[in-house]
Formats: sequence, structure tokens, C-alpha cells
Amino acid sequence: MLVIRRTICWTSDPPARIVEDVTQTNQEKAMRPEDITRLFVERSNAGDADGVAALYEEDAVLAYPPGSETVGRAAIRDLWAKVLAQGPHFEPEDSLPTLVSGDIALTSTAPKDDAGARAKWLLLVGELDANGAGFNALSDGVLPARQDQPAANFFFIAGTSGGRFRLDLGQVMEIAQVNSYSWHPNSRGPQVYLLYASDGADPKFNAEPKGYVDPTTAGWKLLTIVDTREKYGRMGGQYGVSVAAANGTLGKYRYLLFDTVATETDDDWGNTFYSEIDVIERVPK
Ligand SMILES: [Ca+2]
Repeated sequence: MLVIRRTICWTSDPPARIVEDVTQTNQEKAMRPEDITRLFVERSNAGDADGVAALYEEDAVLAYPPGSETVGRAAIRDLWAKVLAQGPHFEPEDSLPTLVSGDIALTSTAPKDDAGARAKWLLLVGELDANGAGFNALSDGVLPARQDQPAANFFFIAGTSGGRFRLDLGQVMEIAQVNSYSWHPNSRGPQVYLLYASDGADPKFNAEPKGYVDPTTAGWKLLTIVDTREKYGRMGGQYGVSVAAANGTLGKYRYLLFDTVATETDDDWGNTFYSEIDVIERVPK
């Protein structure tokens, strides 16, 4: 069973929990949330487990190693001592805008080595609008700052009804979620698309089902149909769609196919402003 959830707030993935050390006086403190990332990289590369541990609160809980928790700064320090003893090297990554709510801040970076970097987009059907950012908008990890910002979105040209595009993850992976975001003040806000997936193994598999080829006849599985339009009333706003399954996995796939449809054809402005599409790999327990 697939679950489609509409949310009204943005999330950033993967989240990095931000804390500020208040007990250490002989080390540089993180004065801004973004400092955490830089200090973590600097201290890890220096093999400084104490310094890394100082970035955590005394009673912090670290969701690591995978499938378990490390509780408290002392335990976190011991964990990092073990990890850093193997001499890993961390590359600094550019910070994305920090999300702040009260005294909680959520920072994230644009990863340099994740599936997003290996993934490749391909247009199969339709024509992209030259005022948009094309596929760059979908995987740059950045969301628009305003409700009508063509240059921060991916969208098909006016007067057409959507199109079809494919994401190649580069390898088969177990997928936990496919999340898509859009934002526009009216009819280009909601999302309407069919989501197909394939591991590429079917002998009939067609990696580029163009035109009117039904993907389900070409080695693809229809995962779900997304439609966030309200039945009545005006369209518009921020839309966040999370496609996930109750058992935690959508399956193991290499390819995802998005078959988008215009939200309306009363005028030329029905092609959704897609701001980002994130594929979340399932981390085995
Ligand atoms: Ca984006």
C-alpha cells in the first residue's frame, strides 16, 4: 500500500542536528548553526574526537551506528575516537539555507558523493520552458525563495500538458521515499503525475519509453498516481509530496519515470513549477 502525504512545510534531508557546546572554553564555539558543519570537518580531519564530541550536547543522542543509538557525549566521544582512528577524510560541503524555528535550527549541506550526484535526469517527452532552470532545479537541494520564481523551478513550456522524464540512479538501490516539492500562487502549484519505477531487469525493459508507449508494457511498474489538486477552490501554494510505503520500502529500483500532467487546460498555465525531487535511499537496519 502506498501512502501519499501532503505536507505544508518543507523538510531538508538529510537533517543534521545542531547543538552548541557551552562547557568547553578553550575551543572555538559554533556561533552560527552553519559553523557546526565546518568545525565537524576540521576536527574530524584532525583526528580530534574530543573536539567533535564537544559539538554535541551532554545528553545528545546520535543515530549511529546504523540501526542503533549512541547516547551521551562520553559515548559519542568514544564512538568518534574509534571512527577517527581509521583516518577518514571529510570534504567540506556548502551549507544550504538553515531552517530556524525558535531555538531549533536545522542545517544541511549539498552532498558531494550521494546518489544525487550520480543520478542523471533525461527528458523523454515534452519541451521544457526556457525560463526555468531545467533539471538543475530538481536536484540542487535548493527551494525557491518566492512563490513565483521560474528560474528556481523545473517546468514544461506553456500551452502544453506536462511531459515525461526519467531519473537514472546509476545503480539499483532500495528506495524508502520519493519526495517532490512545488510552489506557485495558482494553477502551477499542485502536482499531478504518474510515478513508475524499474530495476531494468525485465527483458522487455525500454529505458526510454517515449511518445505514447505505456511504461507498464515496457518493464516499468506504476508505483502511484499523485494528484494534490483540491476538488474545489483555487489552486496554489506550496506542495510537498512524499511517496512511501507502509513497510518502509518502495522496492529496489534503478530508474524512476515521472509522467506529469498539467493541472488544468483552461488556459496555458497548468504546468507545475517543480522545485525539487528527492529520492531517499532506505538505510538497512
Ligand atoms: Ca531545487
